[in-house]
Amino acid sequence: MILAAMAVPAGQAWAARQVTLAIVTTPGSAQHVAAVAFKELVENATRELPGGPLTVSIQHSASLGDETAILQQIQLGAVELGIITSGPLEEFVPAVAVISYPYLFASHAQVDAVLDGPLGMQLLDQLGAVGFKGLAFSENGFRHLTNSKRPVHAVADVAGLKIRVMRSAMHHALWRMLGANPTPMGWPIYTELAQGALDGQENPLWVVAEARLHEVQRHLSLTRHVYSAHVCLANQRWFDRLDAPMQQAVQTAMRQAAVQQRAWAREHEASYLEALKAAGMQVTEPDVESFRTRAAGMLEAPVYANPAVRTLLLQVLDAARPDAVRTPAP
Ligand code: EAX
Repeated sequence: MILAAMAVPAGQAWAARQVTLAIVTTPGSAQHVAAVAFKELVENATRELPGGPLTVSIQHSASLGDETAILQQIQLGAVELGIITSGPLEEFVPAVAVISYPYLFASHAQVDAVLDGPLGMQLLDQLGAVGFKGLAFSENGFRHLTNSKRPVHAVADVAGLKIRVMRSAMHHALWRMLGANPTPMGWPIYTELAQGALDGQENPLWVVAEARLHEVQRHLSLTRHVYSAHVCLANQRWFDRLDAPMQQAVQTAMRQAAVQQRAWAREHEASYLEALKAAGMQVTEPDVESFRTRAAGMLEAPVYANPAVRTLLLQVLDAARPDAVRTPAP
């Protein structure tokens, strides 16, 4: 027994070999695509390392709770890794709300330029202040509005709709500004939509399709109001205790998984839209300008008032697109 214990070279590396990666969504989801890619890449990369291989158990479908609950478990160290929508993460790291500034990005090229550049790295570094190690950005996508009540052709049609939003002060403020009656809650939300407790929700197309929301939402309006990132992160203390080669393997595997998953998301966007149309959703190309003009007031919203957050927002606006709206509506 004593010999066996002594044969373990580094107790910490040994303890770290078996880890959990938690996501809220189901197999087939964007988070799951990234999680599976990470698992394969990191298990291969650490097979020959001392203390390796690192084996990853993926907990999906909200088996560990919603994304807020997953973040809390990662902070505590009960879960090592997660791939989390930027919305709920904003409540832990307010600066993350800059990514979801309305109509910040016009293209995927702009997304990649900002999130893979120095501003994206600065954001990932800020997660360290609350116990997370930020590893990479994978993709949720541009969010669109669905509802069961009426076609939404312009922002005026949103008035009074009871819309589920993520647990995020920024998304809550945005939908209030757009005229909705926003209700923050975690994921999933199928039952609430089916029962009519909510009129609508907003999410990328893959979410609507994979979560079968077309069964309970007749109208889809391609509002593209915010870009939604997934943040790939770890418990900071767990990461810090890994030796350098293991840290490098984890970091590289997550970056590669994120790159692969973003390509997957972009390749599948058009086919998800076709599938939703085929399933009977009534799709509207709304007057995006009406949304953009109303949403411009977000520049003065309290969620962006903190000086450090505001400075970062202005930098991100500059880096993303020189023509981004930055003047509040009258
Ligand atoms: O990641 O909670 C949300 O609306 C997320 O976008 C969803 O779970 C997909």
